[in-house]
Amino acid sequence: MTQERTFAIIKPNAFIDHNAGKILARIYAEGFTVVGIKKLYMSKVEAEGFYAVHKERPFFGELTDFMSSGPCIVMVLEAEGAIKKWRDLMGATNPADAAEGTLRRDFGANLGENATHGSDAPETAAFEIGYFFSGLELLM
Ligand code: 3AN
Repeated sequence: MTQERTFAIIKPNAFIDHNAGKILARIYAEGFTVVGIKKLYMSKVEAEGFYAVHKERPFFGELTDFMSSGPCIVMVLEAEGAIKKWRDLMGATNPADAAEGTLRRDFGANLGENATHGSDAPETAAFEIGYFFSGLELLM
């Protein structure tokens, strides 16, 4: 398998709960390379643009309110099979269903405040990386 990049977020609940360092330690322990990383505080409009694919879903307002409610850390992670590898480390969307040893099990509060985000396919990874990072920010 070749090296792949995915986009990840440490969401506001995890950042505010001081769990960003623990999550980053797990990312390094799993062998990801952190290609890009920065803290930001999304506006409502920025969150709506990021989650535009979900705009018809009933939880769109709640989701974008939450994602613009506090700071988060956005990252580009690289590894072999990074998209699936990161989703496996995150666990199921609902922390109540997430397996032991996953980030959402350990740091998620509920379906909305589930600690982390990860791209679900190569096309979404490309869109999401480009939404937050310029090419210059991803030089290694
Ligand atoms: P995932 O992030 O695991 O790919 P999706 O794509 O089903 O999950 O959902 C996108 C985001 O929307 C999730 N990260 C989750 O926090 C949020 N979400 C999903 N369902 C709900 C819901 N019923 N209420 C509030 N937020 C939700």
